[in-house]
Amino acid sequence: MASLATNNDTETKQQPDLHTGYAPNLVIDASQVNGLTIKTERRDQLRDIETKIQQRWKTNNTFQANAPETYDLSNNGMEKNKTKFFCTFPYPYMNGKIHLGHTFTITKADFAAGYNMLKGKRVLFPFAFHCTGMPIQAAANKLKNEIETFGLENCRAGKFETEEELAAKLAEMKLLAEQKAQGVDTNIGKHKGKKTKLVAKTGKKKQWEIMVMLNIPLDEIPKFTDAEYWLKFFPPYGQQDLKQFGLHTDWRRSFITTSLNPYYDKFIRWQFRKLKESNYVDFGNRPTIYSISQGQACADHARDEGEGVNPQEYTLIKIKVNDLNDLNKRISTTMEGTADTNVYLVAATLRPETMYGQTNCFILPDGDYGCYQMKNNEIFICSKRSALNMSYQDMTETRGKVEQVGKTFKGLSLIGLALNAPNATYPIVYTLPLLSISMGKGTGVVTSVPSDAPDDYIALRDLQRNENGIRDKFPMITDEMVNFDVVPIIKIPGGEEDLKIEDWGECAAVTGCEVLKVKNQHDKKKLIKIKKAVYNKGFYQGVMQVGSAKGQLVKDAKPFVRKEMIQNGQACAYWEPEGLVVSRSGDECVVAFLDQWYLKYGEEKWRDSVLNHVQQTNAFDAYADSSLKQYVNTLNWLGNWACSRNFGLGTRLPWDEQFVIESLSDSTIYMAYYTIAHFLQGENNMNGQKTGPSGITSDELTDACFEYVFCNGPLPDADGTSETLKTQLPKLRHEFMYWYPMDLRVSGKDLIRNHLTMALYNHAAIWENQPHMWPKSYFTNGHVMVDGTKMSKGKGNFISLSNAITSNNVHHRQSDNGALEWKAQAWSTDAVRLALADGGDTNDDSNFESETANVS
Ligand code: ANZ
Repeated sequence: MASLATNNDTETKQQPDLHTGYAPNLVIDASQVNGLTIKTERRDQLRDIETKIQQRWKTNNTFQANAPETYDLSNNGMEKNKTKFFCTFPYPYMNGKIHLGHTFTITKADFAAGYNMLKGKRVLFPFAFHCTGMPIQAAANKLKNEIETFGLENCRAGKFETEEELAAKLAEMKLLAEQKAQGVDTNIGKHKGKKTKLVAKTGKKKQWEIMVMLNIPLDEIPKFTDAEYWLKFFPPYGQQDLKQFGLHTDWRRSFITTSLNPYYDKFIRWQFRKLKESNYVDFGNRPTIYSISQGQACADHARDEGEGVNPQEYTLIKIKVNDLNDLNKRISTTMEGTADTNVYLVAATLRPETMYGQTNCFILPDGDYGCYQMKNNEIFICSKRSALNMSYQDMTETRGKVEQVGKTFKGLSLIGLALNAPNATYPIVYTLPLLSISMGKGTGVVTSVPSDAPDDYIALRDLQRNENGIRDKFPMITDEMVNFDVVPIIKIPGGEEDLKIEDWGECAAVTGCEVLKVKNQHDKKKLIKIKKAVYNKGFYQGVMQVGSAKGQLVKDAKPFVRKEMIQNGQACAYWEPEGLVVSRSGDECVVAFLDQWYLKYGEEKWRDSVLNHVQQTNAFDAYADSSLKQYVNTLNWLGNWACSRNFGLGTRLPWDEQFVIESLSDSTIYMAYYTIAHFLQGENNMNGQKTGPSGITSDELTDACFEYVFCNGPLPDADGTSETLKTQLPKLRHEFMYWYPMDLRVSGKDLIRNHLTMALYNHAAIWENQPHMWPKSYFTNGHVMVDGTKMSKGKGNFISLSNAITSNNVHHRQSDNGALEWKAQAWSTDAVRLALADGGDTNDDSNFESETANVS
């Protein structure tokens, strides 16, 4: 409700430099900016009303909810369930303040809470704050390191450059000037010019700068070198902001996670011991996405890029170099071929059963390759990236150490090299060029099976026909190296109507390429189509025509031949992330074999019980078919989940205290904890440092207490049990049994793939065979944009909740032509709530229109 008196054209010129090197400092008080004024009378008037009403809610304890003295639990509490509404929002992570993105999703739960109150139900909408995991600890460590490296005074003055960085900056400025001179568009936002590598590497914001952006006063920042300080600092702000936002929340039930809160810590310990006793947790050596710089597993939440990416298992085919002297000459090495030194080009494949049809091996002429020493005196030729993955999979002598023999060389040097390919019909095949190889996938070496891989067939045919004069670029290739007949190995019965293929025959890739008249290897669209059809049909219906699995279906032959090749030393297992994963520390993750504790998600009986629950419309509501599909997909895909970490904040694994419980794993059934938190902790005691209203101390809370409260166990034995426990625990149980199950959980759609599904799994484990205690509905929404653009700190349209509702804001954002645009606004709580409500509510992205808030 603010009318704005701002003229961007004239005001921009008058802006003082408020950012002293910390650009972009996103939201500042309008009173600090010359010439910008905001008329706030109407807004202030509205806010006065809001404040008065909020005060009345507080005095009347309007949103405090308690179970009634009696209620009916017969029929799984069917009648009682009609009288109550229990909804939650996944507690936000406390490395900063609540922002408009959180708030958007929160409003969905809040509106539902308000609506159900109006319908006369008892409504419980509790709210807590998540602190478990690596980012806070990592940020605290980073900050400490910066202060030590640059000195406190330099940090305060914003001087962080080392000499190396200064030089890189100069180099970048020079590069930009050159690009500009050449007419390259160097505008920010449409950056076509390239950054120097060093600037790209060091261009990340310093932790100190991030603290400044969070509006932490300079004198306070050093306190954040202690991770615990974050836990004391941010949650109270979260609570304060949300109170001002008028949430329908029972604030007596708020808490923070981690061992800093001894009550919650006890709850998590009980839960994990129970999971272990019921055989839902196991220990073993598992392939895991791993951050080398952090020295530990890197789960979804700890990634900058690659959420949902899993380890992918390949078969590594060992294609032996036939003449070591020839190789030595090509790459200037002096490797000696004795009986027990073997040098291999190693190719990663998902099709080990097709090796009978190899006709050549492909490399990328421009790609960087090296010779890497493996165990058993074997040397593998592959990309450095893949060698690094191998070193974390027990393939090298020392874990994580890649020993290179000789120098890195280009693939071009290997063209024409003679090889012995295992299981191949031809005793000798040759190394040939393929320009479409990606060095970011597999080993950069690709074995070629033209009968069943359309890409391979066409690339070989191009070389045979000298298509587009390709052979002229590689004069070392002789006819003898390319004139290989395709070897039929798999017969696929029938054809494909869509592609007008009558009969795939015994060389499906050849048939596909000929019928669709693929011109050359650049005819990508057709090649992709054929590849898809050949793979699908071939896998289920193809029959092996050769080899030890002759007569078997491809789907059965594949594991059989793989095992045989590995046993014979012709191949080995190799893992890598199925897509790029970058950790929050900025390193590209690998797949490492890790000894670890894991939750056995995916186990048939457990998974089926959850699948059954979500698919019953009267038991579970996902509010949209597309969401339900995603739960089913996730359940069919989610496997063992590493739940232990050696770095970060949290609760220690009770039976193996060297480990901390991972952040998503400690957040699956805490909705149950809300139902008793007001007794155990109570108001203004989020970290549980005081004994709460029930008088129960955290020391007294044994597993038996939780078993009694949550799982219908016996009241802990009278002998050793205090009077307090005996009188209070039944009250806790009474609350829990009233509020459970949870009626609604509201979340961003990206949590379907992990948290929301994990919560279903863990409910199904703790309340085994009691689906009436499991979550009844999940509503998900997309991300919220601000005025049509993704909210981002870099873009200057990042709005925290407190900035949206409590200050006279000046937002600046960089326009496409690089100039700063300034905008002043001031909103009331209800204006923001209206604009958020108006934003949209499907799984698609929604939009917060600041103009809607302005006019509200
Ligand atoms: C032998 C083979 C036989 C293959 C066959 C396919 C079909 P997809 O399936 O695409 O996920 N490949 C491996 N590394 C590569 C790289 N760096 N760049 C380009 N292609 C690469 O990936 C697996 C298949 O892609 C692998 O299996 C390999 O070709 C190729 F009838 O090996 B195949």
